[in-house]
Amino acid sequence: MKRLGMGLVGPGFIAAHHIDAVRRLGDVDVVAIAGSSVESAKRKAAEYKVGRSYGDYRELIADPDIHVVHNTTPNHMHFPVTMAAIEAGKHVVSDKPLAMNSDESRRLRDAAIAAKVAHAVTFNYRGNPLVQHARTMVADGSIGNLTFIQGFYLQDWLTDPNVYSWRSDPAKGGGTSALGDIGSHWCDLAEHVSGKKIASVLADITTVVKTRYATEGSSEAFSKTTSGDRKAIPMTSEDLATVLLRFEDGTKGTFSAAQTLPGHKNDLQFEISGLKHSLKWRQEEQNELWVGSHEGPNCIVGKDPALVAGEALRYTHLPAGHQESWADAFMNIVSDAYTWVRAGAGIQDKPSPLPTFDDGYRSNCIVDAILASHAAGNTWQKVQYFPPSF
Ligand code: SOE
Repeated sequence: MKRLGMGLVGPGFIAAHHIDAVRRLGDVDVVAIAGSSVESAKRKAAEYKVGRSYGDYRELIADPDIHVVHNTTPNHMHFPVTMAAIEAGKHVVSDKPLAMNSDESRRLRDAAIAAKVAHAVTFNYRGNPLVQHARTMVADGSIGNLTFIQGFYLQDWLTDPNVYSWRSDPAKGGGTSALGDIGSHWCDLAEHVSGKKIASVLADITTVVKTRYATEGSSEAFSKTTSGDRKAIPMTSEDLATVLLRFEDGTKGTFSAAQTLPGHKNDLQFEISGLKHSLKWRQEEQNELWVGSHEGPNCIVGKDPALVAGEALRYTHLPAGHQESWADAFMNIVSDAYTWVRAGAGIQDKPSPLPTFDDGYRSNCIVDAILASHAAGNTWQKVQYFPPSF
């Protein structure tokens, strides 16, 4: 089988996981890294043991040995890098959010479809075996007609006002913080597992930490500075949000997203109730799925190849009792992206759990509607989403 070449643009925090996932596939070479300067690219290439480095992403995209471009740049660079890769006929794996707003992400989706390139966005929690098991239980009617979808995605790393990076700068991170960074994952999971689309939203959003402190140039993700010549930076984006949801068929829902709640590290949970059962999955205990019953006992389904169904089976790599984790789920999604590339990237050949640019665009549309709801005085707003026209 022909080996594929991967090139990564933007070697920050998440880059190591893209590289690790690709290396685990065994038939893909990590060819090059592009950074914001020749020096940073060289340094990161040496750290990750990658042969080539470029100070400009356009040089990486032009490298004939690279078939798939992974875009792990800060959010404001998602659009130009991904568009340039599509125009060069390269397949793309992009970090979420796909772009800074729904106009940009719609253009990326349409361009990727027209260019017939594989186009994945890393809503990586879909790669968890028990997320896929829950999706199968919903789809085959095991939990009955859906009534309510609820949950949260809570973190605490922005509780400290000394933490500041590009993520808190609207010019680089976009106009939203908790919603775009992690609320987007929750909404994607809710739609993916339920098979239903969010039609309208009513939101209440808050900025808990109103001022952050940073020295000039401290923009690496998760940077913290407590000394030196620091300046006070007023925060404009939300770090706490509560949202009511109406799905397209009338199913109701609610979720919260926050990055300023002490003790919540990467606390993503969703619960989906039908008339027969409820299912609850929590990312921090990702090898268990709670099944609630009105008649009969509640139980826990463990991540066990003998118990899971549907796509969950091929996402389960170890026997029962052997814990799998965040990086394994991430790898499952990256693996599906390369399966799609090898199949020729036709939409009919896409592995069903793999999130595409259309999902990335939907996510931007949902976040836009949530921000519009709050701005309009906490009123219901429709999600304005346009399906692909070809
Ligand atoms: C930071 O909030 C972050 O790394 C997100 O950007 C990721 O998407 C999420 O999976 C974990 O937390």
